[in-house]
Amino acid sequence: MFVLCFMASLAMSARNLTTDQLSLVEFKNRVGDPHNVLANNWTVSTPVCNWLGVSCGVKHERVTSLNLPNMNLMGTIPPQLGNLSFLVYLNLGSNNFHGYLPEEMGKLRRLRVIQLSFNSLQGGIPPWLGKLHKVEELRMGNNSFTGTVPQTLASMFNLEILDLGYNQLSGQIPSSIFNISSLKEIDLPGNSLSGSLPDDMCVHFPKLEVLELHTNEISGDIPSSEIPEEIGNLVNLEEINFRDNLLTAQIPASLFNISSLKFVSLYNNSVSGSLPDDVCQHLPKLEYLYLNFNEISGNIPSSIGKCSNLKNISLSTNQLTGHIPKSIGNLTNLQALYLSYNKLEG
Ligand SMILES: *[C@@H]1O[C@H](CO)[C@@H](O)[C@H](O)[C@H]1NC(C)=O
Ligand SMILES: *[C@@H]1O[C@H](CO)[C@@H](O)[C@H](O)[C@H]1NC(C)=O
Ligand SMILES: *[C@@H]1O[C@H](CO)[C@@H](O)[C@H](O)[C@H]1NC(C)=O
Ligand SMILES: *[C@@H]1O[C@H](CO)[C@@H](O)[C@H](O)[C@H]1NC(C)=O
Ligand SMILES: *[C@@H]1O[C@H](CO)[C@@H](O)[C@H](O)[C@H]1NC(C)=O
Ligand SMILES: *[C@@H]1O[C@H](CO)[C@@H](O)[C@H](O)[C@H]1NC(C)=O
Ligand SMILES: *[C@@H]1O[C@H](CO)[C@@H](O)[C@H](O)[C@H]1NC(C)=O
Ligand SMILES: CC(=O)N[C@H]1CO[C@H](CO)[C@@H](O)[C@@H]1O
Repeated sequence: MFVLCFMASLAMSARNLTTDQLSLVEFKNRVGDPHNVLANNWTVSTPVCNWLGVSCGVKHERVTSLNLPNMNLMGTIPPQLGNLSFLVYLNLGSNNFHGYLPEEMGKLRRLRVIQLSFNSLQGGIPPWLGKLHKVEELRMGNNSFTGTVPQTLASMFNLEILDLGYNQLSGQIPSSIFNISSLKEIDLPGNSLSGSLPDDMCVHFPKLEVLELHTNEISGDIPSSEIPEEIGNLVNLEEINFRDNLLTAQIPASLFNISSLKFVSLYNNSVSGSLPDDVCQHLPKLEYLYLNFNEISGNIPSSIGKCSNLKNISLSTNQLTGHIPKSIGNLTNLQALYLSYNKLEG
């Protein structure tokens, strides 16, 4: 009896693992592999769980991880991947895959990590990604994705890292994305995203650490009273980068209230207003402050000397007036200070 049960369960798991193996064989048959990295041991003589880049779970003995970055693999991503129903981790980053993502991938409900960056994938960011509620990291940067960021991504309730940078995405970032409260990193630089950010964008982001939106076309018709109050809710924010956008807002005073900040760049926008008197009162960690190529006016507050970790300040090409505060001399970590093209005196 024991033996029978044992054999039955073995047969069952073998049957399903065999299914995984068949899917991987299909994957291998359809993928271009010029360096023969899969030829070596993706063979019947090696157990599938020992194939290069393949790992299986202990509990169900099914394929849970497919980890094949940087292998010069090419072609389109085969739909058979969608049969690996226990897959938790998928990394096909830094290869030469092109074409559309197969819709069958939407069946992979256990996925937690999707790493497809640095390929030549095309088409829209698929709306079915929203069905993958467990995904924590979605990395699809440096591809050729077009179209808009789909609303449905808001259903990725566990998303911590959203990296769609360096694609050809356009249109407005759907405001529902700013409702995913698990997000730690938003990386969308190097696209053509436009429109303004939602008024309440900062309300739902207790965990946000990195906001990278540089090199887009985001404009600042956000009422200037909105960002200021809300942005102070980002208690974990370390890096905020809006370089090369079209922001016209007033520089939000409460930006300087986020004491976790290390890196701030609003370089090359049309941000106006002046630096608050207590600019560095609450920024003990700030290392980089790039506000150059804007329309910031007023004086450089002497409290700037309190940002004791500052390494690089660039305030050049603005409308700053008055004297350069002596307190800048207190910044012992400073490596670079750019103040040219202003109306400073003294
Ligand atoms: C399969 O190939 C990889 C890389 O060549 C190697 O690390 C791994 O040990 C191989 N597995 C077996 C079972 O030979
Ligand atoms: C795997 O997926 C393909 C396409 O999605 C499907 O046609 C095929 O029947 C599946 N194969 C197995 C063994 O489940
Ligand atoms: C990603 O793409 C951008 C823009 O094409 C490029 O500047 C950057 O070097 C790329 N990153 C890598 C690591 O290839
Ligand atoms: C964001 O979440 C709040 C509260 O859960 C909800 O009222 C609001 O409609 C959501 N906004 C969007 C754009 O989904
Ligand atoms: C500012 O950004 C625009 C695109 O928004 C770009 O064309 C221009 O070269 C940038 N200027 C500087 C000084 O970097
Ligand atoms: C900055 O924080 C202080 C203390 O929490 C608060 O009183 C002040 O209103 C904040 N300033 C802005 C501009 O949000
Ligand atoms: C400071 O920032 C400027 C502008 O981004 C850059 O050109 C320069 O290399 C930086 N200097 C140092 C020492 O980090
Ligand atoms: C394709 C295949 O044989 N899948 C089997 C995996 O195991 C389940 C449950 O035992 C079966 O229902 C499937 O047919």
